[in-house]
Formats: sequence, C-alpha cells, structure tokens
Amino acid sequence: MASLQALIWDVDGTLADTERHGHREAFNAAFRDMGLDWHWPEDLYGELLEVTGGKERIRHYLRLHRPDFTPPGDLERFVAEMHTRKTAHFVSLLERGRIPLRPGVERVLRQAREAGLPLAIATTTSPANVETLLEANLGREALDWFRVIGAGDVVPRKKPAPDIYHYVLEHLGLPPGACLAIEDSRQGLTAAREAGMPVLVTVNAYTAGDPLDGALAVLDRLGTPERPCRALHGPAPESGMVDLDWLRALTAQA
Ligand code: XBP
Ligand code: MG
Repeated sequence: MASLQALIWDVDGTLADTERHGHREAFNAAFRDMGLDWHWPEDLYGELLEVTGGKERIRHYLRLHRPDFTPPGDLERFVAEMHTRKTAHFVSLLERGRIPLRPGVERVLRQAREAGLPLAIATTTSPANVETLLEANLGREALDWFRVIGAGDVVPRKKPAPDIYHYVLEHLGLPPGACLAIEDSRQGLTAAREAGMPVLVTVNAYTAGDPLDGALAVLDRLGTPERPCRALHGPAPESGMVDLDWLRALTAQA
C-alpha cells in the first residue's frame, strides 16, 4: 500500500456506540410522538440494523412486521415525518451529553491532527447527527477537523453500497489504497472494501458476530490505558492502544 494519507471514519458504532441507547430510543420516542403502539426492543433493533439508513429501516420494519399498516396519507411523507421527529430526539440525546466517543477515538483523532494526517467521515447517518455528536464531545471547532463529511442522503445508495466512500474519496482527491477506513459492521466493511479501501474494524455488541472477512484487523476498541484493545482477528498493538505508528504499519502490509 502507498503511505497512509487519510483516515476515513464511520460514525455509528465506530466514533460512538450510538445505536442501542441512542438511535433506538429516538425511534421509540418518535413512535410515541405519533401515537403509535410500536416499540423496538434491543434485540429486534439488532435485527433491524441489517438495513442501514433510518428511513430505510422504518420501511424495512413496515414490510417485515407491519404489512397491514396503512399510513395516514402518503407513505413517504409519513416516513419522512417520523424520521425528522426521530432525528430531533437523537440530536437532543447528543446535546445532553448522553453519547460519548468510544475509548481511544479522541486520542487517535488528535494524533492525526497533530501529525497533519487528513481526516474524513463516511457515514449512513444524517448530517445533523454527525455535527451534534462532534460538537457535543469535542466542541464546535471539531467540525473543521474533517476535510469532508459524507453523510446520509448525499449519495443515492447507502452502505453496504460503496457510494459514500466513493463520494469521500472523490472529495479528498485520494486513491482508495492510500486511505484507511475505520468501521464497526459488516455493512460498513463491505462498503469500504467495494470502494477498494483497506479497513480496520472495531466491533461493538451489535456487530461482534458479523462476518468481517477482509478487514486488516478486528479489534474490540481503539483502546485507552484504562481500557486496552484486544484483537478478535488479525494483529493488535502490544500497547493495547491504536496509534498512528500502528495504523501506518498495519496499512503498509496491506
Ligand atoms: C448507521 C446507520 C444509520 C443509523 C441511524 O450509520 O445505519 O442509519 O443507524 O441514523 P453508520 P439515521 O454506521 O454508517 O454511521 O436515522 O440518521 O439514518
Ligand atoms: Mg457503523
């Protein structure tokens, strides 16, 4: 691989563990807002995560679990209203500091900035969620840390399609082999690999069982002194903490 020229970060499950007590609770709050007796418990939500994109996930739920449901009026308008309400609830959770960054994420971001290594984001989630997550955890100026933030509906097809990675690579002006994608799930790994990128995966409780063949390494987290990382597949830093030297060595062998 050419020398590492950029880190491209996934958001949900990678920068922060946002799904179980974030997005899922926001969806359930939106259902209550709209007077629906729907509820997504943790295990069902884990199944629904098969489909990326909140609007796409709602439609997937309707198809699988509510085939007889008739929305009041146009379906797309109904889904859009539900998703807008859900996003407002999720942003409120973030603003209240309820969703921290995962262990080691801030350290690696700051190391990259100090080394002048470009950063980018490639995510299926909505732009408002990314901006609020970064601002709530790192301050408003953190939005400028990223050369490009590719999020949500900016591309026609969401992960596992490679579209969002193509979008980010195009805006970075870099070839896929010179960048490293940091992901958490099968869908994200597939998207990045189809875009030709090497991938580091840090799993979470929802994705630990995913098939993750093709990742350069699969860790349980990026690691801190208090919470060192552990390898689930492939190499891991002896220090228990991912740093730029380890990422450069990892990608050099790709
Ligand atoms: C994860 C997703 C998103 C979130 C919900 O995105 O699939 O859809 O679950 O966010 P990624 P929205 O792992 O690519 O960050 O409701 O805004 O889609
Ligand atoms: Mg993810």
